[in-house]
Amino acid sequence: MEVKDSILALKEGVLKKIEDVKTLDELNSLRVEILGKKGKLKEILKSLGKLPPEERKEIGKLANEIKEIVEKRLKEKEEAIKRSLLEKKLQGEKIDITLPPSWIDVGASHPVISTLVEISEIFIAMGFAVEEGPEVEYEEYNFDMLNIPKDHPARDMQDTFFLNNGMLLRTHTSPVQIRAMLKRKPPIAIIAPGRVYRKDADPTHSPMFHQIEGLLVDTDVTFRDLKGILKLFIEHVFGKDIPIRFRPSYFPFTEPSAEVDIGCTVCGGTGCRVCKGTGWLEILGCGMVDPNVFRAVNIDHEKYTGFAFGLGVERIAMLRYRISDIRILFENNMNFNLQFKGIR
Ligand code: 2NM
Repeated sequence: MEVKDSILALKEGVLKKIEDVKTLDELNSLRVEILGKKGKLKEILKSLGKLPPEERKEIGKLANEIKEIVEKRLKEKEEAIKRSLLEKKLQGEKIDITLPPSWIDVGASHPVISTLVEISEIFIAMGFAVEEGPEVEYEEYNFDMLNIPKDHPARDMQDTFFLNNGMLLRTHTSPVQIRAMLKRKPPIAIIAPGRVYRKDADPTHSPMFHQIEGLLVDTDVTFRDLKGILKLFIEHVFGKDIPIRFRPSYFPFTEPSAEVDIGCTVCGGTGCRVCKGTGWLEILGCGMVDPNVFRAVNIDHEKYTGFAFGLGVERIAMLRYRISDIRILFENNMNFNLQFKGIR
């Protein structure tokens, strides 16, 4: 049977060709060559009509079996090629977990913020609570209730940012203490760190800067308590050997008042440009809360006494890091800022 032999020969040849195929493209061409509209199997099936009926049935069945086998082998071969392609791709993408990671830049804590945090932590350790308040304030809280007279120069349009709604940008964090005394009864022990605003701009003044103010109100709070606590704080920041002096001063909200100086950290007290030849650097103001302030917040000044103090964070940071122009702290120059990476 001539036709049958040629079909079987075709089958063997085709299966061998499938076996030898290397790529998906070759496999696709082979599929068209065998099973396509003009394919070899189609030709055989078309020629069935010319055969005698009994042979037609047998050959037809055989041709269909071969078609199925060929389709099955094509499918298997396709999967085998795809599997080996994936295998090769994964080999190429193999991850070496022993390689060091790519660098992640985490930035640095700003020197003003690390100074503010460090100072705050000293007072927190002594039992003071951190209190915050709004930067947009009432004139009453920022000036009137602090016993600052209506004609005081600090209220001047030239020093204070007044807003067009009658409010202002706080010029110190003292209104935070006023709010605390209005809402709570003594004993009160708080610090108020935060941004404050004054119309000032030169190498040592910025229109926005940071303050930390403190307040302690209780029965029998004395100037000695004030001196002791400030001494502890100053020795923590500048070291046990730093010279300290309390110099009489004046603030509307405290009586008596003092300014605190430390021995110049640049020249060691012999006199230089930074201390203007005095050997001393002023670092904070303080005093006993004025009875007029207690009256304004309804605290009995016969029963309670209190001390308060205030300092500029930028000034401390400038001394600590030997910075001579305050403006570099607010330029966001990364060459400057990144120098503080990992430094406390
Ligand atoms: C200073 C110096 C002295 C101060 C006073 C008060 C309050 F609200 F209790 F009256 N708060 N802050 C004060 C006293 C601030 O800064 C140089």
